[in-house]
Amino acid sequence: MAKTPDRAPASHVGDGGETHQTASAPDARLTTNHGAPISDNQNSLKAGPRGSTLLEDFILREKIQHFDHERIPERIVHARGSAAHGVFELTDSLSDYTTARILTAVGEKTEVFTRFSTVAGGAGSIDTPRDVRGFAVKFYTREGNWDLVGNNIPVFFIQDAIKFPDLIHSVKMEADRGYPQAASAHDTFWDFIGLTPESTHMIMWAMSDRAIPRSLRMIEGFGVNTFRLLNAEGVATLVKFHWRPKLGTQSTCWDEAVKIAGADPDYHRRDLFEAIEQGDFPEWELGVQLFSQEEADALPFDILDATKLIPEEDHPIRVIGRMTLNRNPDNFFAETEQAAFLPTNIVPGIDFSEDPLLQGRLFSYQDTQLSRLGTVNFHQIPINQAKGCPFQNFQRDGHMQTQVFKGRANYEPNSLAQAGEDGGPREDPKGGFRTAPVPVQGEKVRLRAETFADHYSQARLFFRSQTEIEQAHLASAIVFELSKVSLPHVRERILANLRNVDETLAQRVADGLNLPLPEASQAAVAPIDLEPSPALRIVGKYPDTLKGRKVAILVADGSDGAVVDAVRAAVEGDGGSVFIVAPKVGGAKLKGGKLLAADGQLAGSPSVLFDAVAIVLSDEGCADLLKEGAAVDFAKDAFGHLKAIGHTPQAQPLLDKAGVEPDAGVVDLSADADAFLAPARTRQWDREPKVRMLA
Ligand code: HDD
Repeated sequence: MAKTPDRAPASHVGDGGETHQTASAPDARLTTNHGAPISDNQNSLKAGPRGSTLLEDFILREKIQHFDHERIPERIVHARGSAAHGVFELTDSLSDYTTARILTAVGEKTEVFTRFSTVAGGAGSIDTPRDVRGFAVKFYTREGNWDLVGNNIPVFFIQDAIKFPDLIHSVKMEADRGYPQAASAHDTFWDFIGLTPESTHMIMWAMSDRAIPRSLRMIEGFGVNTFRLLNAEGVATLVKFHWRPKLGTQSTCWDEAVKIAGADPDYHRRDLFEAIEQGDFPEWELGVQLFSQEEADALPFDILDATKLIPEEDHPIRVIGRMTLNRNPDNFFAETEQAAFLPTNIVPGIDFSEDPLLQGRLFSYQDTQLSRLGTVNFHQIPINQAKGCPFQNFQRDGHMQTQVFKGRANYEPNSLAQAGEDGGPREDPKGGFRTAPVPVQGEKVRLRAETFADHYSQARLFFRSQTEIEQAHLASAIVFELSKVSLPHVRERILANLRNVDETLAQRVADGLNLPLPEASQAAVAPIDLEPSPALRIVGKYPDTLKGRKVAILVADGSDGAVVDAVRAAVEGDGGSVFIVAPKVGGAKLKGGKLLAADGQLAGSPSVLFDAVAIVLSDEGCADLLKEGAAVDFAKDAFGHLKAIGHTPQAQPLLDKAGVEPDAGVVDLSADADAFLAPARTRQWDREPKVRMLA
């Protein structure tokens, strides 16, 4: 087995005269992949010290060849992702509805591996584009792996899987020019959207602040498709799955997200990794919406249509368990990259619905792993193995087979057990996976059900359920995206479709583009007004603490350590964390001469990376920073991104230069550092009209 060379080998002088540590004990030796000990890992084998390298150098060839093949094809969607291990614990049994142990064994802890992702960008793209976030959970249950492969948005762009390649081609970089990367703001995406009115509801979500989350720890998750639960009597109940973050649902501002992309492209990955590293484990509640077929039939839309949601106000969410992510992967490639999530990973007691989007997914994920991971044996890669129970069958051989099967039986039925041999595993008619006996009938057709035809009512429901602030952000996001669209007819078609959602929204977007409003497009079904659903908002959905939030304290030479300590105590006392920013990373000499080490240098730690800022400066420190653009931007962006700004009175000239105007979120720290907490826990929404023109 390959050994991680995490210990230093004993001493050896290379050609350059450097001293290397080398080892003689067999278990500490660097070896080739086939176990031969390596004497020199610094120099290739040459014909003389200055001669050509010899083909014979199997050590060099093995190392370079392995390196050449270190990358596998990235996921065609959701390529950029971050993941963690954790546990799921059931708190409320669904035994009336299902036999699945994962949903009935209260108190049992099940290992999980959860991967979050953006959709459109490549594996090396930024963490903060406007995009849907993937939320895929692999439960290693005792009845096999169950993968709940969802998103942070409860609906989808399309109703039928056959449209998925078109949708994804349109949003990814354009075919001829290879840009834009990780951005939906371009012609081909909006062209597809305009011609595909069923996407309108999801577009409302994608243009809302949910698509620019503050942290992966602060996103909701949804199974999206409708599933079935099956109980011991064979009775099926329809179900939708929901994840709710303990830290609440929180977002960035668009301008902030754009700037974070430059300041820290790994913003979300780092945030998740560091939180877990510090023992600040993110948590989500798992909830279900359960409904019978009769209840489903009474709804004004089809539960097989993934562009629709069931308002929580009509069918409340029942919380049944809790997921805690408590361990970072040991190796990004082996775990996060090689993780293969499959909607077909399902356990007895849970079943699919006929949703045509889900039905296509049941083929696609297994298939894509074959090109990504290269073998039908990808289930043997440790991260994909069914860890909660043995897996045993008669499938054999194939590329990268790692199991050494014993015995003669590789078929079933067999009677080898009668001859005293191991006959292998057998079917379990009682406990094995069963499909809900749903009656099916009808002609074979390529048709969209009429019950899928209403494309606008729920888009309207979403828009009208938002707060004024969120409506303004949504309208502005559409204006931004359509401003990047260069084809006039594409913009026009979107405006025509928006008129079916909400006339005021369409007008606001048209005004934001400075374009006339076209005729409304012809809706297949006239939209209806549904009762607004406040559960669809984000504003007000986060807890009133600094938990999970990060406050920067900007210091310079001469800063008052007592104020820094008071802010730190207040922030940490409220569950937040503090990050000291100084012009030099070695730190600043505080009033009295004590050195305060910095966590980050000012130029590399802009305020976009924090939830609130405290600017603790002396007169001299402030005078110096007036000449530093990064300091002015620090205050200016914090103000522009509606963050609380605590400050010493001496920092006033910097605030003035940055255009910071007094308001409830701008707090003098010299009086009472605690006064900074209330504004730091939220954004200063009232300030927004002062800092940007929204649509
Ligand atoms: Fe998908 C990956 C979520 C529709 C085909 N999808 C993928 C991932 C997530 C989702 C979270 C990343 C998993 C990971 O972290 O490895 N996809 C969804 C949701 C959908 C959805 C919530 C709608 C309800 N997907 C969908 C359709 C198709 C696919 C309709 C194809 C017909 N999805 C794929 C894929 C991917 C994938 C090509 C790429 C990598 C992978 O599967 O493993 O097969």
